[in-house]
Amino acid sequence: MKPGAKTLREIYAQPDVWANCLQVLDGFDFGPLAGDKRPGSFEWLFVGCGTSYYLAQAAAASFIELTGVAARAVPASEILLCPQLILPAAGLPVFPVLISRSGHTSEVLEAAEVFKQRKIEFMGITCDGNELAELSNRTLQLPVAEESTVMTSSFTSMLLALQYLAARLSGNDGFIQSLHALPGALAGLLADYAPQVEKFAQVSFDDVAFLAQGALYPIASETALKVMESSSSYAQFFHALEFRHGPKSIVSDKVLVGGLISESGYAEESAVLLEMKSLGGRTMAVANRITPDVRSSADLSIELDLPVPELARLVVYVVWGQLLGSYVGINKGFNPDSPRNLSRVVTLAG
Ligand code: F1P
Repeated sequence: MKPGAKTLREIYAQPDVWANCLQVLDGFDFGPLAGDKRPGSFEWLFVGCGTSYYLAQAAAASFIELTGVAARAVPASEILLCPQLILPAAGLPVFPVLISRSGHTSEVLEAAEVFKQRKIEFMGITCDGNELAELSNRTLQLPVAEESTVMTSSFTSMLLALQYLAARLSGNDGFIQSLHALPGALAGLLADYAPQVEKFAQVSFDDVAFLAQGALYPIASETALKVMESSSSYAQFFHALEFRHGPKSIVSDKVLVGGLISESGYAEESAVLLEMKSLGGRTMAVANRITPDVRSSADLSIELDLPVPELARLVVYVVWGQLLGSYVGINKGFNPDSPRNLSRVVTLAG
């Protein structure tokens, strides 16, 4: 099998994987999962590691915007090492949501133990099941059989499922309809833009920085992580306007600055990308609609043109970083199917 073939196959299969997951979710009874967790009576605490931590951040933003509840995201390790910061005595009771593709990550399972000791009920979402699925009867296991080391379709499918849950809890059927439009839309976008990403990835970079604001910030984080994991390249992520406050000193013609530009902050966020181009950087723009000035300035523009709410576009924004990471890795002579130093699950002797 060619280097990266398995990971690329799973990236390209996302339209079908999403359609299948959404079909399962349409018939799923969410009552036992969280039906008794009335929005507002709990703080939702999303917990994960690595890609699943960035997923937790995107899920927390989605819950806040869709239901108005209090929600936060933390890496599982924080619950183990400084629980006093995460589980303060004051405030709303927390309802943790443990996120793990494998259901086997040591830190996530140890965090589950902390919640059990504190008699805090929690929910799990997973693809593989394993111990996490056994620990709680409030478990949502998705039909995503992802073999690759790095997470791609598992990230987008679990994010879709958590957004679906938020929409169900808030009776937002329109948002659920929007999610159903995504598989077909992504299939068309992949046909249009994947070849451009593959070509763009042939240019080597010394450094990569992805920029975004709001609910897209965790998507920028995950995009950078995909580039790091799949190509052993150094990639960073910042809130878009924060990039001016120092980090832009790295910009040169050997640096890629990618902007995952929101609709609501388009003017301010695109101005950062235009400025980085004027400093000599190579730039990549992903937005729902791209104005002529950004299109003529960016070295790669990906226009999504999705007639859905901004929050429903999150999973589509991340696909281009998944592809970029794999194609850059292949061009650097690596095999994204077995990334340097990485294993599919992090288990700690303990
Ligand atoms: C979490 C994770 C992945 C990472 C690698 C190692 O896995 O850190 O994010 O890409 O695969 O494991 P999980 O807890 O979601 O199974």
